[in-house]
Amino acid sequence: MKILLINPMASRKAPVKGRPAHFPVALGLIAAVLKEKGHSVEVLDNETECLNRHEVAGFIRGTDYDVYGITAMSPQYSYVKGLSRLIKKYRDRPVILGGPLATYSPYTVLEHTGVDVCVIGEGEETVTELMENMDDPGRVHGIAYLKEGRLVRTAPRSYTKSRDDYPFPDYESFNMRPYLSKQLILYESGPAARLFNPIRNPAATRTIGMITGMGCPYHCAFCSRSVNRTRLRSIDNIIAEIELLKERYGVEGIFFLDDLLIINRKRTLEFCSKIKPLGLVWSGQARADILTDELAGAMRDAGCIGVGIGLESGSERMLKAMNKTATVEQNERAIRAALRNGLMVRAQLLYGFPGEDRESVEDTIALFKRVGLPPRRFNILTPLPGSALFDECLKRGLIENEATYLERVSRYEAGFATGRVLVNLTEMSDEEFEDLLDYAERTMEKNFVDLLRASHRFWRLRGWCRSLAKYAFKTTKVLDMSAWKRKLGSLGRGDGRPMTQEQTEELYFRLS
Ligand code: B12
Ligand code: SF4
Repeated sequence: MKILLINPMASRKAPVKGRPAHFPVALGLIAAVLKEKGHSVEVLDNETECLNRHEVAGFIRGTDYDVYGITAMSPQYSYVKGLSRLIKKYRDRPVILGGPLATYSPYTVLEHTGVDVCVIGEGEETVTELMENMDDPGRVHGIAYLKEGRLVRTAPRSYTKSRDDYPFPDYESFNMRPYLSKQLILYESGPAARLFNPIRNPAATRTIGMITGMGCPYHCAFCSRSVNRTRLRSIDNIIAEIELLKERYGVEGIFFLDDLLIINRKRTLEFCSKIKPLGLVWSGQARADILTDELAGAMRDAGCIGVGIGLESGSERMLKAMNKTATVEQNERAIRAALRNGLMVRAQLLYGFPGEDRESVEDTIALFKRVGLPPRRFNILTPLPGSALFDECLKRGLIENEATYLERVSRYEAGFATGRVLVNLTEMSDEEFEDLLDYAERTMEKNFVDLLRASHRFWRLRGWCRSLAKYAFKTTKVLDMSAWKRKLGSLGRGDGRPMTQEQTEELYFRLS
């Protein structure tokens, strides 16, 4: 069969053709298994192609495929609705949807969009069977579909293969250029974080996203995990893929896209010992309760330059309510361990969980002040299907209708980028809610600037930067980039290896 896989636009960056983006791993994996079965697969990654609605319509009219496959997160609901209807209008062919939107909202999708089949959870085995049973999808486990206008959900899929048994993503079906970018090593947020985060300039210039497993074994109440089961790859299998990426695409850095990368001590130590000889820089998501000095040191030594830690809040009460199963003390210990060992920390914060108030926000501000982290913008809680909180909101009537709610989430991206509250689950009025958030972010920035001012390291570095700038302009006259690179090389950033602890401190103004 001739299949087109589509990745809808996701990020809010300027839609410029070829913009840097995360490699769409799901489509890479699905393309690989379909090709293995002899199907012909093409990919339209609109996250990088940035075609507008008319251009997408033109593309669909001008081409013909037997099946269309789309991947999507919940906030891409409206996009999927528009896209699937376009496909139905111009090419009346089956449309299959996978990803968190299909996994957690299959009925809403089938009822309100042009999608014919939702693939629930991991898609490799399901999609290959589906292609063989398109005329009678009821035989395939792990899907939801429409049968004569009725919504049908088949039995859940039990996987016959381990994650090591699937092929690596089919990188060859993609134009890889946009996925190899130094900007992708860690997410950024807010001007202060950008200014004070040396990870924007890591040694690696060719960085790619990949996954070492699916899902996460924890159950934080606000979180909608990628899939609802945890299945990990073996370390040898992961290393083999990294070697391929290094050899074929000259990859120097990896941003691990797993819900949770640093999942336990044993696996992490084995991973570190095997990735170290590859001489890459990398980063990923860690749990605070397992990030000790031992692990942070091993990770740093193996090329890790930073970790994301879901701190969420500095209030014990809030962490308990969120079912975070990590305490404030553990969070603090993990941050200090990471910083002591020369790792950057990207702390994720959540605002607006039920029970949030001035007291809990002050606790979070105080935590940041104690550990001396650069300020971060809070993520405003927006319950998404797949989270316990979303179910609770439905039960309590706070969200009446999933379809209308998803429309609003996709239209405004409320909570994610606009700073607007979509469902206010606190005791505060919407105005108080937004004022307190504004106060929190401003206070954190002010505290950090105060810390910087107080730090003589800051003044030392400022003097050093001035002298370097003067020297560079005198000697190079024009902006000679190779001279800059040589200078930066002396900071440990020019030789493809991660910086030493001192070098990180020098750049990061570490204050703890
Ligand atoms: C990279 C990434 C992004 C990237 C780009 C994503 C893209 N589409 O290009 C960016 C940075 C843009 C992004 C943005 C957001 N993201 Co995001 N992101 C991820 C991340 C880290 C990796 C995605 C990935 O590659 N996963 C690996 C693949 C293999 O997993 P998978 O997609 O589940 O695929 C499997 C199955 O679902 C299925 N499948 C998937 N697609 C298809 C398609 C077909 C045809 C078939 C048959 C099967 C199939 O088969 C696959 C293989 O088994 C995930 C976390 C994670 N580990 O998944 C979060 C995640 C997907 N993001 C999430 C969220 C919440 C967001 C934001 C709302 C965050 C924010 N604060 O702004 C925004 C949404 C923006 C928008 N407009 O929609 C949630 C999604 C929850 C949900 N219910 O939708 C996740 C799960 C993180 C989390 N735990 O909270 N994200
Ligand atoms: S927030 Fe992190 S640790 Fe908690 S369930 Fe989600 S991915 Fe897992």
